[in-house]
Amino acid sequence: MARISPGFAFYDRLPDAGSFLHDVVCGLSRPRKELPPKYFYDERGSALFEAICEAPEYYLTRAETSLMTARAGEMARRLGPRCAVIEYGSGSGRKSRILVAALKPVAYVPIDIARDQLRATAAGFAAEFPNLAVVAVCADYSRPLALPELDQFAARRRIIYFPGSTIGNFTVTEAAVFLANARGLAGAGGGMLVGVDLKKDAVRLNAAYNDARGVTAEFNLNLLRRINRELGAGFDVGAFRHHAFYNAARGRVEMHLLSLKEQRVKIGARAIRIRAGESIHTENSCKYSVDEFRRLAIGAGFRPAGFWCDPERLFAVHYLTVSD
Ligand code: AVI
Repeated sequence: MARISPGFAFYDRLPDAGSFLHDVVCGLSRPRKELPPKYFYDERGSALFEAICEAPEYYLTRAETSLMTARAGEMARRLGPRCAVIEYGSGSGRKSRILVAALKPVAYVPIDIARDQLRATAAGFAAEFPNLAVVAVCADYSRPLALPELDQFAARRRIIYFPGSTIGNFTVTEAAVFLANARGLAGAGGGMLVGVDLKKDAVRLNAAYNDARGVTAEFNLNLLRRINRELGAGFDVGAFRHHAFYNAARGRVEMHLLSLKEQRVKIGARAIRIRAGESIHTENSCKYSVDEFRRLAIGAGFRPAGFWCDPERLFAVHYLTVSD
């Protein structure tokens, strides 16, 4: 591979459009219909998510950003010099910008499924941090991933950065597998910095996923618009309702799309019938106490090496290490 001097390299490793069709047809053929939340993030979905982050009810982004602003220096001292930061789901890079400014890593490797946003974020980092090597990888990080060669940066350790409580969008079982894979990618002596939304009262959680302006509802419904546009499905999107609620027994906010009438659509070769009142489960957002998350990380082979919380204890950032 060509040597990457400080600047910006871009690798496109996105699976082909066939996997979107396959995943949608599989999810809608289940007895309890579901769709993978990673498909929310087309261009409009990414913009709607940015708008959710600004919503007064959606406390997560503000809590994590202010926590990073207040404690990034401390985190940087704990992580040490000459890190390579590999970020899963870099999005707009709002939090990683704070980490990178404090940590001054030798390389920043943002990985995201949303190609256009990734390109813009990576270019922004390269312009803002001229001494930083930026190696952007457009890929689905929920699947096993081969990274470009990073040895040339002579990093002392690899740090996997996974902010935003996106870990909560996996089920607990999926999160355990994901963490074990991340541990493998971090390698001996490496670590992981992961943002996790904390358990809290249901009123606050329900409000966060049912904002008054309806941005979250539009984000959820946009998934059907994407399936109509890209797969020619013909859903009557106006006949669906956004439904989000905290499921206390499972410790997670669930998002669904409820069909108000019977609908029959064709996706690829498959005919799909949705009954009136039937729901499509589109997202889980698991909430973890500090101890619950530490147990999960230990089960995946990490050693919990510290955590930081905001003063209201809404959000936690955990530091996990891999033994040498
Ligand atoms: C990206 N992820 C952590 C968000 C969450 O809170 O689960 C996605 C989201 N869904 C609805 N609002 C925001």
